[in-house]
Amino acid sequence: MRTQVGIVGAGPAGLMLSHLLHLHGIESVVLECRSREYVEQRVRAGVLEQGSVDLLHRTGLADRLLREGMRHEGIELRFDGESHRVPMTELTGRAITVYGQQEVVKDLIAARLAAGGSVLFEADAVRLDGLDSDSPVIHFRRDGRDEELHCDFVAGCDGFHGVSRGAVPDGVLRTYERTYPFAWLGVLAAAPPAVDELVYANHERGFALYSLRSPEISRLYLQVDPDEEIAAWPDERIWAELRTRLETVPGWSLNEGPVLEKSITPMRSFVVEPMQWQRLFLAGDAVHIVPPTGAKGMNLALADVALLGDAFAAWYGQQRADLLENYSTTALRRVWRAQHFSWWMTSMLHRLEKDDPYETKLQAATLRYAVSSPAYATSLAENYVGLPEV
Ligand code: RFL
Ligand code: PHB
Repeated sequence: MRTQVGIVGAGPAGLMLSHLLHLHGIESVVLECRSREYVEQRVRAGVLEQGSVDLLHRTGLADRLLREGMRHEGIELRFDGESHRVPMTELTGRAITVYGQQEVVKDLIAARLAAGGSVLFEADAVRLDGLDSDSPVIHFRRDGRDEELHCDFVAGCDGFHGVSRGAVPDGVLRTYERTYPFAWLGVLAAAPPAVDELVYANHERGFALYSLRSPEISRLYLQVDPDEEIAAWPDERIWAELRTRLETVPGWSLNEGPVLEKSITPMRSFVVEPMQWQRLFLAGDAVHIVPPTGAKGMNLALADVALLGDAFAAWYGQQRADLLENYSTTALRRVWRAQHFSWWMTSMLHRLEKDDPYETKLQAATLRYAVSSPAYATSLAENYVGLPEV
């Protein structure tokens, strides 16, 4: 099998890259180790920055997003028994849209298949070869058989646990990382959200987040210990803890309902540089991870491949190599801005160490500043809605 750009991974990064290349008349094949059902059902992110929404619009993918996405113009910060609104749109002129990642993935898969695109599910990339030649090969397994995809370039969009990053020889990449002493327990519940906007809560028992997916479905998160088992969290315990951490303002209560899905995700910050080696270009979670507190992961994945799409278009259309050569440097500017913002939001909102009263006081001072100084609130807001240029 042969194509121009071989793409590993059908998450937001790989699928959007394939769609962008198609719009530029460039062929690609996407290899995805999971089934179509699995990737379309996987519950993950929910917040699209303005720039991501604009990208989906520009590329003809916004029909359902326009109908079902929910535009939010502010968020709430809840701490010390008070709730404060950060009016993001008033401060920045921009907004976020709540629309589940798996809905973005469904829309992308539908668009690729309708255009006759190749997305091979249950095709497991096992090895990349010839990355330092002009005809790299992706070796993959499908239906119990070994197959090869020959291409001009490989795009490694296979997430944190993929194979692409590992194909770069030792000593080339530098890793920057931080792990946090906690994880997030995420819950999807059939309960009408009791909020109009997302609520980020700093509580002495730990962070909690109230988000949503639709007028009928709530999405909630709790900070838990990193080694916590999901079996230790029956639904009743989850609701009790959510009530404790979120019902801190007089007269407000959350809505409960059947739990549809729950899982625990570790929190880490991680960047690998550079994001390219020879004919391998890495994008999305394959090269950088942020803790989800800033809602940046999916947005960064889309921003990476927006650059990569233009860079491949310049290469194939005008025989220009400069955008491909600059890809890593350009992308890393946004990556590091998001790293800082995600680390900052995480540090401000979570219980970092048990019994560190100094840390707790600093958090309170930071939160108070964020809700009282228009300058500081604007900094939070412009990062949250996404900076157009970094
Ligand atoms: P993905 O989505 O992980 O896709 C990678 C794909 O590659 C496949 N794969 C392989 N395929 C073939 N061969 C192999 N050897 C392969 N190895 C792996 C995988 O099956 C998968 O389909 O990476 P991508 O495209 O870079 O997208 C990144 C985003 O998924 C991620 O950053 C976000 O979900 C992070 N995130 C959030 N991001 C936001 O922008 N806003 C949010 O509100 C937000 N909330 C979240 C989040 C992530 C969370 N979890 C579960 C990690 C909330 C949570 C709880
Ligand atoms: C979500 O709705 O899944 C979500 C929202 C905001 C975040 C993280 C996740 O910061």
